[in-house]
Amino acid sequence: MTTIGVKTVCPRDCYDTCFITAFINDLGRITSIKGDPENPVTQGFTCARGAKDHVRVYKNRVLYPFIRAGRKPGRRFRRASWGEALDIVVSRLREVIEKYGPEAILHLEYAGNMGLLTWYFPQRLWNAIGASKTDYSICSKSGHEAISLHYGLSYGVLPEELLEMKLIVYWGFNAAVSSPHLWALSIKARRSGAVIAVVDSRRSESARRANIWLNPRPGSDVALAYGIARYLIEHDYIDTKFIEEWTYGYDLFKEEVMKWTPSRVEDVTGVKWSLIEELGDAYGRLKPSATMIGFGFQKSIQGAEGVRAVSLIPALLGLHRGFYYSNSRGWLVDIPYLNGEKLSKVKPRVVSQVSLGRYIERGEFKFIYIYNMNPILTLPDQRALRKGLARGDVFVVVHETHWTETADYADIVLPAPTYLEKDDIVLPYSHPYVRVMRKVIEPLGESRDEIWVMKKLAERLDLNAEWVLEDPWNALARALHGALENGSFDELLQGKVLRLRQRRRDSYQTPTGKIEFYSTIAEKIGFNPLPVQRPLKLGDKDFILLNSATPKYTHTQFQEVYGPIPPLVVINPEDARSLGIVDGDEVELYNEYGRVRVRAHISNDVPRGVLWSPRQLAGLGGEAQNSLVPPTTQEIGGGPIFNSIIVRVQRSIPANRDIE
Ligand SMILES: Nc1nc2c(c(=O)[nH]1)N[C@H]1C(S)=C(S)[C@@H](COP(=O)(O)OP(=O)(O)OC[C@H]3O[C@@H](n4cnc5c(=O)[nH]c(N)nc54)[C@H](O)[C@@H]3O)O[C@H]1N2
Ligand SMILES: Nc1nc2c(c(=O)[nH]1)N[C@H]1C(S)=C(S)[C@@H](COP(=O)(O)OP(=O)(O)OC[C@H]3O[C@@H](n4cnc5c(=O)[nH]c(N)nc54)[C@H](O)[C@@H]3O)O[C@H]1N2
Ligand code: SF4
Ligand SMILES: [Mo]
Repeated sequence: MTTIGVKTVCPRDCYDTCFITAFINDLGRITSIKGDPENPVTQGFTCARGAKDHVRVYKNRVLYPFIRAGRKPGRRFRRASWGEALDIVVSRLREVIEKYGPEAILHLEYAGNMGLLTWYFPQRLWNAIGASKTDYSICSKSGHEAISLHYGLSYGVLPEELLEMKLIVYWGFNAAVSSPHLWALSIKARRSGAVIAVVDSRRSESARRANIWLNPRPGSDVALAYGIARYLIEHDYIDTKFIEEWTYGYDLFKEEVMKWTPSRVEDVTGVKWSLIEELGDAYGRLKPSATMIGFGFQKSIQGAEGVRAVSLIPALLGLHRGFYYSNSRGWLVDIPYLNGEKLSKVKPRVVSQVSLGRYIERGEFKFIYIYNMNPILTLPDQRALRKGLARGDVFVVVHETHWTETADYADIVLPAPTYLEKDDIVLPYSHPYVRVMRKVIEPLGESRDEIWVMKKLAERLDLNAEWVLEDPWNALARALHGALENGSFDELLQGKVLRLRQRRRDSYQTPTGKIEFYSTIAEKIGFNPLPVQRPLKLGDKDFILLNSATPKYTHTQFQEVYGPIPPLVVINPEDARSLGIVDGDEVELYNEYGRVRVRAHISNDVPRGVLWSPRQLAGLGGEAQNSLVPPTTQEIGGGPIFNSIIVRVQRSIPANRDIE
């Protein structure tokens, strides 16, 4: 049998946005997926997930519309036609609008597929209705806003520049797992002499492979960054001319820095000063450097403060935006046009995505439309969220490619095609390379894409605003106007690889037009103008549960390929001994929010008082890890605190050895 390759793009919420080739056989079936070398950053290889998309595309799919036939939650549905399903959706929509107003409708989505036509354009319908939406704070928002306080916008280093770096610092960023292509570029840079440093509270896969590893206590990164700054200042490693010309408020920053004596930094971070000197020295001597700030460590109660503090280190060294966090805000793409936000006359109600469970539990929304997201495993405060979604007076529609845990809470499930079954354009958030995402096979079953559904609903609701009915590719052309650096939108559609234009690196959108060590915006809105290290409060028996990305899963996706996310917790040997836990024991992690049963894995990879689990797992009894996560939001940006979960641990089943 012969196979042909179709060039496309992986649209997963991932730092890398790989160019890939999907191979199909004579029967029109996808047989394999390979990396495509046409993208200089993703270099022709995929991760363990991309490589198995040809398997996932045929497994566990929602292929037809379904209407609930049993109790909620549960998986008893009956198959329906699109006509019937859409009629029910529309009659519920009309009913809710009439009785409660459009604010009682909520659309809930995230980046399951980052395609502009999958994620953004369909929001035009909801924006036209005036439905409520979330603040999209679940992942990176706090960090964006943190950096913006000092730099105006949060964009920085481009991945290819890693090859020119002498020092690459991954801070709270486990790139060896979460960004295999940025990591590969870093390893390549190391072959020509670069040093890789990792700052991580546990021995992560990246820490293991680094030249220098610092392990601050979780949430102590502001102190650590101040320690590094002190070292740089005291050893004359700072670029005074740059500071004079390009920054604002250095003296006030320095005053704060000098309060951080080596012993105070050691006390708060638990890191030996000699190690801080080692990293400080590397920063001082090895130029240029890139400070890679992870979304991961940003998701803690101290996260935004930590990101602010770390982002200021490169400014001391005379580097224009010498950090990478995410470049999404550095491209010139008009998203508010694409999603209709700026075309609609109604200003929608915006609620916190992080503490959404509380709103839903109170019954504030009567109609919830979920797509591109699996909130039943991924949002905090699961007890409230589940209780809310199960309410009899809350109508839930889920538009999904696969049968998910969230579908169990749906009144109607609609089938969506995967990225292999539709055309789209994906904007990466690290590198600038784009090319059109091409349909590889026809949509499976009766799956219909997000825009098709949106247009059918608009039609049935008699919504005829021109902007809702605009041709999506025209809308894309307009949204991308001026965004492409080396070619036209038409060339992009013809399959050419183009680059996105990045805003000027030495441009600062702050009130002073400079890098503000002392943030005047923060001062104005009532945050501390300088990054603040707040004390870490933990009781005697309390642990901090860190949880991060693992190689085989994108959040909750790929369980159909690789099996359940391993329900395990890593415990330090001394902690395990004092709790009477041995390797392989079933243990319970619990706090006032919930209880999750997992298997203990004893290892020195975590320090005392710290636990680690794969993120978004379901426990041995199906309990969501996120039932342990409070709805608490960060002060800056309203982000989550997934890495500040305080739990206690106990052995769950009295082992025989106790009874003996
Ligand atoms: N394989 C895979 N890759 C992914 C994803 C995926 O699901 N799977 N998802 C993508 C998405 S959406 C995201 S948000 C990113 C996340 O990717 P990353 O930004 O790499 O985040 P994490 O995987 O959470 O890893 C963060 C690291 O920070 C450490 N850490 C936690 N708290 C602290 C702290 O207070 N201080 C310090 N210094 N370190 C700390 C943790 O131990 C962990 O090793 O990954 C993207 N890439
Ligand atoms: N405990 C804990 N929880 C976390 C985090 C953490 O670190 N710890 N991290 C948070 C972060 S950073 C993030 S980004 C979120 C991610 O949270 P989610 O976005 O909920 O993550 P996924 O499980 O990837 O869910 C995406 C869903 O979209 C579906 N999908 C994929 N492609 C398409 C498509 O083309 N159309 C439609 N309609 N659906 C599609 C997939 O099948 C999948 O079910 O999780 C957050 N939750
Ligand atoms: S998930 Fe990320 S690393 Fe894996 S193939 Fe897709 S873009 Fe590449
Ligand atoms: Mo994320």
